[in-house]
Amino acid sequence: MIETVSTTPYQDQKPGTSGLRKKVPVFAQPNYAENFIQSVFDCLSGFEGKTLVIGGDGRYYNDVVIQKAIRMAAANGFGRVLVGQNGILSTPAASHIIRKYEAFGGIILSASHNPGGPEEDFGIKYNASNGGPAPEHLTDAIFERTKTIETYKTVQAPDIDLSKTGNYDTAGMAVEVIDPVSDYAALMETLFDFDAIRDLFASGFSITFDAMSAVTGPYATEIIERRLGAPAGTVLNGTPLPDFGHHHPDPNLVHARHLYDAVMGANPPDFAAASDGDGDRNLILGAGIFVTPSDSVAMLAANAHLAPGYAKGLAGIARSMPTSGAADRVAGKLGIGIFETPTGWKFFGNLLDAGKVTICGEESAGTGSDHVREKDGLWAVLLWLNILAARREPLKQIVEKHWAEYGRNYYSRHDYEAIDTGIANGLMDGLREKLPGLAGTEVNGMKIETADDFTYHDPVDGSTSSHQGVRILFEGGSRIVYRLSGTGTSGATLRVYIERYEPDPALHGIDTQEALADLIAAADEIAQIAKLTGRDAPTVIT
Ligand code: VG1
Ligand code: CO
Repeated sequence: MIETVSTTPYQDQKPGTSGLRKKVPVFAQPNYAENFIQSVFDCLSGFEGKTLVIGGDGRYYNDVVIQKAIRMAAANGFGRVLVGQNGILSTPAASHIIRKYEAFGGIILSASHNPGGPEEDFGIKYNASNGGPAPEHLTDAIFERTKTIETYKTVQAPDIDLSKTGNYDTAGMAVEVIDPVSDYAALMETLFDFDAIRDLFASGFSITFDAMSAVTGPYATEIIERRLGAPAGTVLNGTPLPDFGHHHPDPNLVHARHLYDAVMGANPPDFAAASDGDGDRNLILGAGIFVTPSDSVAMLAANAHLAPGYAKGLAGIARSMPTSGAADRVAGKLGIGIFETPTGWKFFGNLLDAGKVTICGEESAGTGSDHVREKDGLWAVLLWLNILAARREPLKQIVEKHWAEYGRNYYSRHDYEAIDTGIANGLMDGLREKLPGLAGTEVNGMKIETADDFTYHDPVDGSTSSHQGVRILFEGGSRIVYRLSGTGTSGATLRVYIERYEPDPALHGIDTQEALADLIAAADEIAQIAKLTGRDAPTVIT
């Protein structure tokens, strides 16, 4: 029996960079999750009788929202739901399942690398039939709908037992609880030379992978230990926990510091990696080296032909605007297209669907390809392993040879977290006002060539996305970018991205913050960060 339940709208359900993210107590308010899910369904059409994929990263509150979503899918007329066992589906695996089973779309429950628990973060996003995040025109429509919604639809039905795979039924709608790993693992086998990676491991190459008590545990254990033969224990923290063991499942040099210390210490492993809460980010390390995400996308693109799935070469490369220009140089040499998109994976979807690009990347530890429509942490790890298996050189040597060939893009991101929203908006507004007068002026001895607020024109559907970040370009190719985060859940986060290109191999061994010191000072001078925020240093430097 379909029930139509009266509800009152919330005014704060604006999807950010990747869906709606709020603290659990916000999501736990009456009808909060229901309002958003119904608003998504209200903005879609033609899904009657079709398949919806549902899964998440296993964080606290996933189990509750999954059952709500299943009942609402039944009431709204979906014909079938595919849901991962125990509610688990990594973001890239969900994208693959949507594509493989030709589903109408999917609901992914995650707040990515943010902590989980009763007082921590939760999130919902909708992915379309191509497996990718809802495009901006759809997330805008969903937000408008959330402001006026008056009712949502659900059914009276018992919870589905998600602990076992099998076929179930919710008020006449088929529900299949599926193995979250097998389809994804099979896809990876089609892309990479598993025999070569197995041989590499058998030769004594040592690897460690930290799943950070998040969603990639079951995937990494199956693929890296079982299928590729790495020793048991290679995967650390391999069981997904609702609170990620009280850690931030964020694979960066702060929250995965122990891996950095291991590769920089005595007897380092040959390779170390990690992924985030929902499995779409990656951290790549080798003995004596951290590969920045911006460098990683460039180096993966330059070497991708060594993996069977990319042996025919790449159609093109896309990177988000704040990501360094290292990939541009690779695209230039390969003679393929390079595209610069706003932050967030949703902007890559059209380019991938149109066959214009094969590999995409973001400076925030996201890399992926046309195999799915999300960034994919384990994919990046496996592509690196395939390259290492083919080249049989230390990772550090591959990185240094790349810099010698293409030059090095020194790059860093400075985050100022949890600043007052009014102050953050004021800072950005002030910057935007200054823009017209900046070109041609000098800051800290460096001449500004151009300054603008990035507007993206989608070459596939012709849509325009404006106010995507303030860019200050200096003579010689150095760059400062400012934007506000769209994923934070407390206050505002200002992100400042700093980049300098260094062609001379003799100067490739400088400490990054030192190499960028003049630009870092200029970034403060131009935006008056210290003065306006009262902060004398960033919260996080990556
Ligand atoms: C951040 C990153 C962005 C990434 C997004 C989602 O967004 O900067 O590159 O796509 O997180 O990543 P923002 O708006 O806070 O800068 V994740 O792993 O959620 O899915
Ligand atoms: Co993520």
